Amino acid sequence: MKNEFQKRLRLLKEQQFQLLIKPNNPVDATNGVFVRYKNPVLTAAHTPLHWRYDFNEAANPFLMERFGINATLNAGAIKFNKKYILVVRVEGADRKSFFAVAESENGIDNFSFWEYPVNMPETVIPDTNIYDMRLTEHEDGWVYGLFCTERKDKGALAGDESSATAQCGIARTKNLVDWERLDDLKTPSAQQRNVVLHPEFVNGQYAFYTRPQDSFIEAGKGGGIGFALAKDITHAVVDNEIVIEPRVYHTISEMKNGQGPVPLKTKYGWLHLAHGVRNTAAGLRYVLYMFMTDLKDVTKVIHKPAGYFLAPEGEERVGDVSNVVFCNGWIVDDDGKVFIYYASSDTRMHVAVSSVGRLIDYVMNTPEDGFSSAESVRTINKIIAANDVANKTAAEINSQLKQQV
Ligand code: M1P
Repeated sequence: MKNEFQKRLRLLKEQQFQLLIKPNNPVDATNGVFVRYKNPVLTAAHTPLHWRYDFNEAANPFLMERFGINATLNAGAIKFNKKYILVVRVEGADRKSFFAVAESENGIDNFSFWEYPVNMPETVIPDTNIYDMRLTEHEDGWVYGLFCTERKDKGALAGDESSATAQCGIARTKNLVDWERLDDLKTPSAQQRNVVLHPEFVNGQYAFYTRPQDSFIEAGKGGGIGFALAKDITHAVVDNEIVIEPRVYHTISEMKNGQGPVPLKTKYGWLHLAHGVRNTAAGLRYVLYMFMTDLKDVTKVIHKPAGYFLAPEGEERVGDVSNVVFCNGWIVDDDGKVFIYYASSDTRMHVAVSSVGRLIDYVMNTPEDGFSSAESVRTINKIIAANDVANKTAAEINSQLKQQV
């Protein structure tokens, strides 16, 4: 038995070691906007063995998994001490999510988890489930983590064991280990998810991207990406919430949308990555899309390409909640490289790489939605016409060159 235990333990450790050192390479195909990488950067199998197994042979002679991990998804991201850091939503087999930090030297492979999961303090009302952290390096000097805190809906009818309320939890840290939990954000809306703290003060106040919603799943008559200000971050209260990026009929976000990571400041405006949701016969489909807001008026959308930026592809389409991509973390390097960390189908984490220059070009020069089939055809015809001109010009130059030879 002793031999068996040791053999299995060695095998488990070797298998995980091989997984953690596996190199990641870009896929061949690219649309010019970003490049996906082949392997997921994090899966449930990446979580430390010492979280899952009791290595004491006397207590666990069959070397059974004592705490199952179901998924690693929806990670916040930050460059910290020169490392690419993900604050990952880790979901146990028991369905509860918690946060855990994983780091990599290069941002595309060899992510490994820190020894302990995050010990997130609670408010006076304990959280049942916490997930989807957005990390903001705020100009006030703190790193904030805003996340969803979910609790049972007290107004649920007897026998209803699934209705919940979602609100925005707020915590701050200087080292990603010790977190100070602040009051949950108070807004006029019944429920909140996908709340993100803007990195700069706006009119001297803390600024939030919100997502007002009427019920736990449905955006209802609320919905859209909202914007709100609060004077005090330690007891953040929002009186007025406006929708700056609404849902629109027959678009990729007609059903729901939500701010993704913290927007990136560029000289042309703030780059935003968000998710859009539409309904299909096969259920909800989550894709990522982008837009840009004005530097002077951060509530004003100044560019918005039509359709999605990134949609689930191949194996990404399948998982616990299929046909979903979701992003709440990206990292920009000093050279302008952008690492976009996204989860597929609520199951595992991936990376796609782009650059600030490419994202600006994409957002500013991709045609906007015309909101009808006829407008889509007009847009294509314009591209064809421009190509005709370009082809003719190229042909003329070629023939002139030939004559000169
Ligand atoms: O299952 C897909 C996503 O659903 C929710 O997002 P939203 O509030 O925009 O519908 C979240 O629970 C998210 O975690 C999840 O990935």
